[in-house]
Amino acid sequence: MKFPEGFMWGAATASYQIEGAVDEGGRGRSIWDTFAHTPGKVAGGDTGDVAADHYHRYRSDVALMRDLGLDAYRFSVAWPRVQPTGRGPANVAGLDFYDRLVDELASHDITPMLTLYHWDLPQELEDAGGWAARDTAARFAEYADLVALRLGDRVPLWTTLNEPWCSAFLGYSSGDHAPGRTDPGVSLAAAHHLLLAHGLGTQALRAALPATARTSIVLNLAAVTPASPADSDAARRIDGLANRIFLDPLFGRGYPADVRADTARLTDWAFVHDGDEAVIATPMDLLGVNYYSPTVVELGAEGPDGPWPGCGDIRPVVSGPLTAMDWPIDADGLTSILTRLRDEYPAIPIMITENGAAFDDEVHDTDRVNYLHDHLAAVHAALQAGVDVRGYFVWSLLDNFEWAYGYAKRFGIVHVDYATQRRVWRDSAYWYREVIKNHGTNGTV
Ligand code: IFM
Repeated sequence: MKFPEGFMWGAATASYQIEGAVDEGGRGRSIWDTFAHTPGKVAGGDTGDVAADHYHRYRSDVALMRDLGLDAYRFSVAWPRVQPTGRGPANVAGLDFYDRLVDELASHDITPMLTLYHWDLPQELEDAGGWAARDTAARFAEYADLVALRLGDRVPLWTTLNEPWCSAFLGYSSGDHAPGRTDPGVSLAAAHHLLLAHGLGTQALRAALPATARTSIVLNLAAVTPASPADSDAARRIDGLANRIFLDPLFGRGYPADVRADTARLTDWAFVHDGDEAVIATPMDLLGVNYYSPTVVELGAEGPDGPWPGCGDIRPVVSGPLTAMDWPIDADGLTSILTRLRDEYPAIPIMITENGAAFDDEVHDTDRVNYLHDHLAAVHAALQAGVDVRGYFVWSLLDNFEWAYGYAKRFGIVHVDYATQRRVWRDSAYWYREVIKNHGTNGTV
């Protein structure tokens, strides 16, 4: 399994999941500070207050990346470090941290890929309506401009949003994520305002960045299949909310008519103003794809909508080998997402911006090595089938704060002992180092 010359090998993290130092450098509060500190919201009462202490340990973490041989590192900027209340001038001390990080990466020849929004919305913006409010999209564009002006000379790869599906539907429909709201109709407005933020943010980036910089959005696309032929319409509905509600407007087709019709009893979609869909379709250079697990669905008795607005009668079918998240393992789903993008959407270079698995193994993580191997094989199959995949980022470099699961679930190829903050390479880290060195692999050893 050889990958093309120039294929980019990376690892990914996100600000609230690893940084800690929530009260340093003038950082404001985010919706995740509030949510994690609300009893009952996060397993074990865990918070990101300390996390993997990356804010203080970024130098040794970058040295670790160098030792792994990474070409690239995907990280996110915490909006409340840059604008503590979500609006107004930049907090210089907040930007300084990312400035130091980017310089440290450059000194080891590691390419930074910067995500502007990986879920830590400044709390004041949530208090003003959050993603349910149109104004948040305009605030995001201002924030994008501030970060681009400071780091644009050294960061070549930019992402507006990470997984807007999670922000909108886990944040505003099921309430499993911050801000914990449970209004499916409002979650559709949130999805729209996130996409509008992406469009306005991309325009702000284009205006502030050098012409060589590349912009993108990162989506957690789903390979949706019906459990039986009787469930095919359920699969269509879930596909609409997982994939097409994002992909269609991003690629200039506007919102899918069937998604609008399916959700008409929840909202009249009046939040979509004239011209919004054109803004959302602002051209970008790359599409980031995050993939973990397949999505098999069936019709069932009516229940709460959960993270699928209007789909209280559909439930997931979980079977086969599972990760520690109880997520089914099926690498073929990744190939099918990639070939579908090739077949149904305009050609655009693709990055696999996250892929990985939580397992309970401490250091000898054979399960994770197998998982990563099979998913790399799935990417390789897509390359052979002509899909333009430019790189792969493992999730995650380090064990970290896994949102509502707290520290109970570990995705790192490097183990973190949270009591001492000691980093220990897992077998998967050694294996990945060899993959990078050889531009591919013949197996799992
Ligand atoms: O940890 C998350 C990450 O923040 C976004 N994508 C999925 C990962 C695993 O759940």
